[in-house]
Amino acid sequence: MSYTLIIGNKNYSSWSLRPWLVLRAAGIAFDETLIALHSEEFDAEIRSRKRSPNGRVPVLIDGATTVWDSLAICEYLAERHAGLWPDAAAARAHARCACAEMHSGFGAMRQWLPMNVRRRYPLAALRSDVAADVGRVQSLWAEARERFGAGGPYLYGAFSIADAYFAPVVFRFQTYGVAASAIGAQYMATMLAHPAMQQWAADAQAERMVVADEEPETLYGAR
Ligand SMILES: N[C@@H](CCC(=O)N[C@@H](CS)C(=O)NCC(=O)O)C(=O)O
Repeated sequence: MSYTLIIGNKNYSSWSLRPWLVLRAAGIAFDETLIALHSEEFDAEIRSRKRSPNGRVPVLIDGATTVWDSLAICEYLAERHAGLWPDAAAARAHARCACAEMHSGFGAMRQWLPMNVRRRYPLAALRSDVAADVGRVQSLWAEARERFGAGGPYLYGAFSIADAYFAPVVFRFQTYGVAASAIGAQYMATMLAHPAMQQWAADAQAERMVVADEEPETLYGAR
């Protein structure tokens, strides 16, 4: 039995990137089904709830089991494959908190810095609510690196679910030219050099579909 992961456009679908990266980075075999957001197929297969109970992607299908939320998918995989969370209990608890915080928060950053992997649209200034989210992300990164990151270049040393959870943020900071602290910049460079991140970015670059609502001009105006 093998996994099938249903995802949206690689350029835009930040939630899809997370479990895809967990699978890829860990070398777990899976079939990938990409269904473009806002397409007729997305309406028929996903929004109709035919293949996704909540009408959204990502969805992991494992035989008779359907898992339809990015964090639940990561946890499902972590129950079956060793090494996806940090080994040490304190680091694991911190990583889980960071992922939960990302999963349920950072609304301003998500709204005003939507993931758009192939675009470069540096912003001269950030709204104060976005700047607060950006600051919080960077404190989380610094805390993880300083307290738990000694064993490698990722947040908790070795690559873990937490890195996959912040991968879309790395792409966002790159797109909008968000200034990172020294630790943040080094972490971003590490993430952007990861072969699976590079594969996702190349695939996003090759996509032709443009979703106007997700483009920076819609939020900030033409340049
Ligand atoms: N909390 C969900 C969010 C999933 C989500 O919002 N997915 C977006 C794509 S990134 C989606 O399917 N949007 C389509 C729609 O809302 O019609 C998760 O973590 O998986």
